[in-house]
Amino acid sequence: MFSFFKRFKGSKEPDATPEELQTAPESVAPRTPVEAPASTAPQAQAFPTRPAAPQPVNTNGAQAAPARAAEPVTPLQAEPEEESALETVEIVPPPVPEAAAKKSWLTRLKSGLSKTSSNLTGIFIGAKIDEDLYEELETALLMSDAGVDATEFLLEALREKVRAERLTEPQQVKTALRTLLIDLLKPLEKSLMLGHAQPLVMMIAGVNGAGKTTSIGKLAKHLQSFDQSVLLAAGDTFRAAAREQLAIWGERNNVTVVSQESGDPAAVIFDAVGAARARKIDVLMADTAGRLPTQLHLMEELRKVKRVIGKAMDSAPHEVLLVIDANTGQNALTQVKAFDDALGLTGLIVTKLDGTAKGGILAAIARQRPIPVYFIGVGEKAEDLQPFSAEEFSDALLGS
Ligand SMILES: Nc1nc2c(ncn2[C@@H]2O[C@H](COP(=O)(O)OP(=O)(O)OP(=O)(O)O)[C@@H](O)[C@H]2O)c(=O)[nH]1
Ligand SMILES: [Mg+2]
Repeated sequence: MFSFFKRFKGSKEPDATPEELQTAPESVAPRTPVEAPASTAPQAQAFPTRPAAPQPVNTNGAQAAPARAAEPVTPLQAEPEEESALETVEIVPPPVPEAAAKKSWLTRLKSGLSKTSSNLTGIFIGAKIDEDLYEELETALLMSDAGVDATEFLLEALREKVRAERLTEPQQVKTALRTLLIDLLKPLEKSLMLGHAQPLVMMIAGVNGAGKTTSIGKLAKHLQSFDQSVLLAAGDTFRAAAREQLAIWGERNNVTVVSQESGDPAAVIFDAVGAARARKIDVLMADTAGRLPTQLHLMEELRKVKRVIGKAMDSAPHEVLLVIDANTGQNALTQVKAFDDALGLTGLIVTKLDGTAKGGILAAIARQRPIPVYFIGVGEKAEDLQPFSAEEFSDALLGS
């Protein structure tokens, strides 16, 4: 089910130093003019405006949000914040997924995790409930990237359940493991919530090649289907190709991308927040260049990006997302911890679960740094970004 958004986050203090807060925003870094200024006619259609008051809450998912009034685009200039008027939460109705489409991405998730699921399923076939079974399970869980802590936790809980419920059949043990896995992963299942700020500013980070830009492109498309206007900021100023990659996604979805020929990512994103506020855009997504947590100067650069976003808009960024490649195994946990320590993450996007990922890493994350998994990536197309469901994931992992 494509039910995505429902998460409330209170406003945060910007993480800026006193010196930075005293600095005039314009002096953050030299900037060149924003591409595609609002004054040109074509952009006027690209940025439909909406009434200042929040859209009505709709919790049943049955009807589409009302269409917005067609008003002229506001000029590109700073405006006073209107967040106090945005207290009502807008819960965007999910589009009804086509049965065939859903089946197709679930199949991809299952085949992606088949290495782990065939290991785990095999263990229960014709097995006795004895020490050998627990040992084999331990090996299979460790091999699935669950890590020592989550493996021990799950096995201990399983032994207890088998004892307490007097289970005698291997299939019952498998069902018990499924329940425990779902319980463990459930806290990661949270929805991204829209409408509590305008623009909702999302900063996206991660190591090189994790799938940041692709995920932003996919999300841009999804958000539009939820009646959200979107602006993208090409904050990866490191590679020229990165700007073009984002521009292609932007063109595909008719979304404007704010970028600069060169310069400081913080400056590009600062400009983009200003443009999004002036144009009453619903969601701004800021891409950033890939970096390793061990590259301390680059991690510091990310912290600066976050602080500068806070200067452009008091409560922003509202979401700080880390994109992780599920194939990186236990190293993904290291990434989650390091980026969380540096930035204070609000959510994760776990990509490439359609590949050769083993999937157990989510159990490790749930145990050691339970940050919500807003989406999982199961392919390269826009519809291959799906909300995370603990049940669907556990079933795929266990081959149920
Ligand atoms: N199979 C599969 N491929 C994916 C998925 N997500 C991203 N990719 C591919 O992974 C590759 C890298 O994706 P990018 O979005 O460029 O990654 P990035 O994190 O922006 O990379 P840098 O900007 O270089 O750090 C591309 O070839 C994507 O098509 C996914 O869920 N499944
Ligand atoms: Mg990128």
